[in-house]
Amino acid sequence: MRSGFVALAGRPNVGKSTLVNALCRGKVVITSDKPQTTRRRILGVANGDGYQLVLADLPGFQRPLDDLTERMQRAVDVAFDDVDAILFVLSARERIGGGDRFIAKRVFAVGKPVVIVVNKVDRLKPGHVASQIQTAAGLGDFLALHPVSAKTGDGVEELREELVGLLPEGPLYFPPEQRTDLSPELQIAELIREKALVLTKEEVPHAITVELLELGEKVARANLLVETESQKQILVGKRGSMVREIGTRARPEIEQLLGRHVFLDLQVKVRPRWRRDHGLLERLGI
Ligand SMILES: Nc1nc2c(ncn2[C@@H]2O[C@H](COP(=O)(O)OP(=O)(O)O)[C@@H](O)[C@H]2O)c(=O)[nH]1
Ligand SMILES: [Mg+2]
Repeated sequence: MRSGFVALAGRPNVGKSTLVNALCRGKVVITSDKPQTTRRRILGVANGDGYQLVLADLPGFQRPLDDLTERMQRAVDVAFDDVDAILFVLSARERIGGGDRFIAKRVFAVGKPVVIVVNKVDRLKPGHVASQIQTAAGLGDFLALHPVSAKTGDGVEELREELVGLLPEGPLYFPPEQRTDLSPELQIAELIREKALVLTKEEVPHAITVELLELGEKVARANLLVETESQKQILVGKRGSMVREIGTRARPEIEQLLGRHVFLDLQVKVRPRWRRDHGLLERLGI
C-alpha cells in the first residue's frame, strides 16, 4: 500500500481546488472565479488500487491584510512541513511572472519533490502552451512537469499516476469512503458559501462567511454573515430573491452529500468585523 500527502501551492485562481476535485474524481472542495474562495487547508482523499493519495488544498499565497488572511497565510506556511511532495500549480492562461517566482522560491526551498502543473491548457494554442511550459520549467529544479486541464480532465490521469509514484509505503490515513477531513457541517457551510460567491461580485464575496447553526434530520439552518447593511441588502436581494437563489442552488448538492432531503433555512445577518473575530474564525474552522 502506498499512501501519503501532497500539498498544492500557487497563486489564487490558478485552479488548485478544481484540480483537487479532478484528482479525487468528484467534488470535495468548492471553487469559484473569486479570490479567497479557499480560506483554510482542506484535505481531499483520492483512493485507488493499492494507494491513498491525500491532497492538501490551500489558500493561494498572499500578503495578510487582516486576521482572516493572516490565518489563511499561516495555514499555507505550515502546510509544507509534513508532505511527501508539493504540487506547484500555474495557469497557462496568465503570464507566468513575479508572483509565481515569489512562490517558487518558497516551494523549492522546502526540499521536497516538486511537480509543476501548467493548468488551464484547454482551448489554448499548442504554441502558447509550449512557451508557457518553457517559462514554467525555468522556475526551479522540478521533478516532473504536467500540462493539464483540471476542467476537462485532460492530463489528470497521468498526473495522478506521477503523484502516486512519489508516495512511500504507508497506512490508510482515512477510511476509503471518506473524501475529505471537513465535517459534514463545514462541507454544507462551504457549499452555501460557494453559491453566494458565484452570485456576488466586487467586495461582497470577501465579506461573506457562512455559519451552520443546526443540522437536523429534516432541516439545515444557516446564517450568511456579512459586514455591512448594504452587503446584507445585496445578499437578500429584491424581496428575498438572492438568498432564495443561493438556497435553490445549494440544496441539491447538500442533499446529495447527506443522502436525504432537507429543508434549507438561510438567514442573512450583519456581523460587523467578523473577519477580525477570532472566536468566530475558530468556530468556522479557519
Ligand atoms: N478554462 C479552465 N478554467 C479552469 C481550469 N481549472 C480551474 N478553472 C477555473 O478557474 C477559476 C479558479 O479555480 P479554483 O480551483 O477556485 O482556483 P484556486 O483559487 O487556485 O483554488 C474557476 O472559475 C475555475 O472554474 C481549467 O483547467 N481550465
Ligand atoms: Mg482554491
